[in-house]
Amino acid sequence: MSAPRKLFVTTALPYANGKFHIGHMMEYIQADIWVRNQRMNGAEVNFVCADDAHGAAITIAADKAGVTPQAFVAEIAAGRKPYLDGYYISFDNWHSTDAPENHQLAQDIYRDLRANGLISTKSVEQFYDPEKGMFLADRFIKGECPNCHSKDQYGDNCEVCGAVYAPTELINPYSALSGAKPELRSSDHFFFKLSDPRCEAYLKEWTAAPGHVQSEVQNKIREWLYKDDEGKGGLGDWDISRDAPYFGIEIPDAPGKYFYVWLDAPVGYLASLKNLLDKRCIELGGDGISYTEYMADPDLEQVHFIGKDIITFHTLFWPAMLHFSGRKRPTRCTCTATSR
Ligand code: B3M
Ligand code: ZN
Repeated sequence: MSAPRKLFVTTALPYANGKFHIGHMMEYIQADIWVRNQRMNGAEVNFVCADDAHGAAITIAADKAGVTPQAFVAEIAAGRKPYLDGYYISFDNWHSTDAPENHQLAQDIYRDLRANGLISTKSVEQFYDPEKGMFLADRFIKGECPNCHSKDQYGDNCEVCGAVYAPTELINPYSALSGAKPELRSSDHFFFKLSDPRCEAYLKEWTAAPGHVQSEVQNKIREWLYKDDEGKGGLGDWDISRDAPYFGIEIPDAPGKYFYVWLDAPVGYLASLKNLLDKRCIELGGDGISYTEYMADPDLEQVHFIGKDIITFHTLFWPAMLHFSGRKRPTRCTCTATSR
């Protein structure tokens, strides 16, 4: 008989700015059915998830509730169990992207990418709220649509006419947080150099290889990866930093700079797995397997279930982050039918 399949399986990590909704459960149920089937066939599976704790949306939700982001996230996390148990979802572990394992792993991955020459800095001009003392994410800037002149539209697109634009194109922009008139200010940002020929070549290979992603997903990815006939498009560098105040993980050697939430979110898969294996090592003593040893097994398959709105992060950024930091790359990203 052949050796049992070894599987490390995840679902997308829900933002800790609200309770579960049916879209979350749909994805968990689909992944859970697959995991149960694998287990029945003898596979050794570690199936994990975590709260996606960082980012501007959570900071602002916590601010409104009058609590710290940590307290806000802790309360959301405390309400998860009845739903997971009620739907009989067989996760082996539930963790948080704000846990120490994730801080350590995200910073280690960043250091390895930097040592590999794939981090750069560039000055970026952005709207700043002088009353709140912070740079504003696009969705926290509102104003008049430059196309159809509808009032109170968001900084990235108009909900009335569908136009897509930069927040700097809005007419009479104002901060959705304080109502103040935002000022344009410059700040240094850190970038993951996805435009590096090594990344481009690697991602073309990874996404096209059989079994890594579904064929529909492959087609979509080609739009992002390949330049058009006029030589436009293709992969650009990815802005991975945000300025304080930001609820996130500090960037090593860069005071006041934090990782953009999407940099540390998928690292949360590894952090949850590490937390699970560390707990087992304590329970089992010498019979437990360490995270490092587990991940080093070439037969281990790493499978991510995701929703279609987060394909870019999982098929471009994440495999490149793992590969170019010298880590195991995903074996497969499976897109569930739901939009989450
Ligand atoms: N929290 C977005 C979402 O919930 C994001 C997923 C992270 S997966 C690493 O759809
Ligand atoms: Zn409009």
